Amino acid sequence: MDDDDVPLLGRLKDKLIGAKQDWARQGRGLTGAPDPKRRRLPPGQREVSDWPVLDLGITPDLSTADWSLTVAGAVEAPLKWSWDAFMAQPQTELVTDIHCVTTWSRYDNRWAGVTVRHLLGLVRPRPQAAFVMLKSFDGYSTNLPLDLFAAEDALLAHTWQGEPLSREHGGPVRAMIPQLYFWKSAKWLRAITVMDKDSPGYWELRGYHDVGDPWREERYR
Ligand SMILES: Nc1nc2c(c(=O)[nH]1)N[C@H]1C(S)=C(S)[C@@H](COP(=O)(O)O)O[C@H]1N2
Ligand SMILES: [Mo]
Repeated sequence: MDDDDVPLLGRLKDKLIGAKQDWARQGRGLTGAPDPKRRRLPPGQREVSDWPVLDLGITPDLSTADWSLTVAGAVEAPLKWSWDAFMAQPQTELVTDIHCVTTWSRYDNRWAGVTVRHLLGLVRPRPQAAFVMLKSFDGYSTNLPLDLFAAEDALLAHTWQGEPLSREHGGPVRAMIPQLYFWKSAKWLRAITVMDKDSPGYWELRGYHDVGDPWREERYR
């Protein structure tokens, strides 16, 4: 007796087997090539092609001559940059996605500016420093962990798609921290305070998350 003649010890589930055989033939459940859109979009977000404007209602009208940036707090070497001093720093171009907590995401924004890493290298945060507060010319503020502010792709941006950053989007200079929801990217940036202890900014005082990682959907505290 060869193997094919072994008596079966029950009834085969013919319907199920037939159906599964059909799935294999049809490729049921296969999604084809990985969908880059899905993998690029954090949970609960949708892609937009325009660039919405979100602010508190005040749009500071700052010339580059009016603008300056102060960096102070728990740092060894506080500094204040005029526009000229800022533009004299090494310049970096980056392409990043924006994820706003109001659920829109905008891909492939091309920025130019000075990296946060470069700035932190100059001011040298003290060993116990762990948070920063960004402060803006419209009275806005936002807090975030220092290690996330120090991410390689965090920029103090003055240019978007090759053009000076418009007034409504935070020109002359805004923060651009692509790994966090966009409310952490303070427009019309005026000051950065490095802190030992965390302290809530404008939206963080109103129920928004102290960190704000879109991949963990850290929208609210
Ligand atoms: N100074 C300042 N920065 C700000 C805000 C603000 O009201 N004032 N709004 C934040 C929010 S909630 C978002 S989503 C983004 C919006 O930036 P945009 O108007 O360039 O899209 O800026 C963030 N930075
Ligand atoms: Mo936002």
